[in-house]
Amino acid sequence: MKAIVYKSTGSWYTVKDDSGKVYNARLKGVFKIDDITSTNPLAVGDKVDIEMENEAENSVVITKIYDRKNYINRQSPRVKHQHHIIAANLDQSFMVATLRDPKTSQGFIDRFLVASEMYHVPPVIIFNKADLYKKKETELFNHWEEIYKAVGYKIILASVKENRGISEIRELLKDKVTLISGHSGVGKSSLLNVLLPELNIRTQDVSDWSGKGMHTTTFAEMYDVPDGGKIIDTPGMREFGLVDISRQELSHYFLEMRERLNNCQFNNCLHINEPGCAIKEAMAEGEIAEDRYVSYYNILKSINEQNY
Ligand SMILES: Nc1nc2c(ncn2[C@@H]2O[C@H](COP(=O)(O)OP(=O)(O)OP(=O)(O)O)[C@@H](O)[C@H]2O)c(=O)[nH]1
Ligand SMILES: [Mg+2]
Ligand SMILES: [Zn+2]
Repeated sequence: MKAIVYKSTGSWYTVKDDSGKVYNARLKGVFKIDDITSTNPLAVGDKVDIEMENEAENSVVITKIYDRKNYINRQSPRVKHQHHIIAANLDQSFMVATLRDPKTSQGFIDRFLVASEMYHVPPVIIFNKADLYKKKETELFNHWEEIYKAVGYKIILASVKENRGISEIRELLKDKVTLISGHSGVGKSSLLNVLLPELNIRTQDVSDWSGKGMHTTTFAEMYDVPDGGKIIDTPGMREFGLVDISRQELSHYFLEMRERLNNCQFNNCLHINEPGCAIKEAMAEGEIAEDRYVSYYNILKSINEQNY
C-alpha cells in the first residue's frame, strides 16, 4: 500500500495512505537513500510502501522508499559533516523572514536561496510582522525587495496579525507541496494557522504550534490544504548550513552571477580579485547588489574554512 510521510519524530513516522487514513509507521531494516549520509533516512514528504503490522495499534512498517523528486538538505547543527533532510518532494518553499522580533539577516536569506537553487525548489520570501515595521524597517524592506525582485525572486510583505498578504500566499499554495522555513519566532506556525484555521480542530495537537511563542515547533509536519496542496511546517532554525557545495559552483546559485559567469576572463574565476572579472565589473556598475556580493563572499569564506 502506498503512503506519504506526514511527520517524522526520529524513530516513528506518521504516514497517510491514498484514502486519507493515518498510521503510525516505523522503518523495517536499514535503508540507504540517494547515497546521502543523513541523520534521518526518511523525511516528511517521502513516498513509501507500507504493510500492516498491528491493526489494533494502527501501526505499519515501511517496506520501500520511493526515489525523491528533490529534497532540502542542511548541515546538522550539532554534528558537522552530517546532513539533515528537512523535507522531500517539494514544489516550492517559503522563507518566512522578519525585520523585527527577531530580525532575519540577509546572510540567512541568501544561504536559503542558494540551497533552493541547488536543490531546484523554487523559493518565495515572505516578510512577516509588517505591522511592527517602522520607518527603518520599511526602508530596509524596500531596499531588499528591490534587490531580490531584480534577481527574479518573489517577495511578499505580510502580517499574520493584520491579515495582510495572506490571500496572495493562499493563492500560491494551490495544488502544490510547500515547505515553510525560517528562524524560530518569525510566525511560521501562526501563518499556517491563518491559512488553515480548521487545523486547530483537526490535529488535536496543542503542544506543537500554539503560536504563542511558548512552545515552538519541534518536528517538521505536513498538513493538507483543503482546496488541494500540502504545506509543511518546520522547526525554526538558527543558521542554514549548506552542504555538498564547492567554492567553484557557489556563484552558479546566485542567479544574477550565473548569467554573467561566461564573461569572466578565467573560467575558474572565484570573483575575488582576479583580472577581467565580470562579476566585480557588474557590481561596480550597480548591476549586482553589493549586499548580495557580500553574502556570496561570506559563504565562499565559510566553504574555505570547511576545506571543501
Ligand atoms: N506582531 C506580529 N506578531 C506575529 C505575527 N505573526 C506571528 N506573530 C507572533 O510571533 C510569535 C511566534 O510565532 P510562531 O508562529 O510560533 O513562530 P514560528 O516561526 O512557528 O516559531 P518556531 O516554531 O519556534 O520555529 C508569536 O507570539 C506570534 O503571535 C505578525 O504578523 N505580527
Ligand atoms: Mg512553529
Ligand atoms: Zn569572476
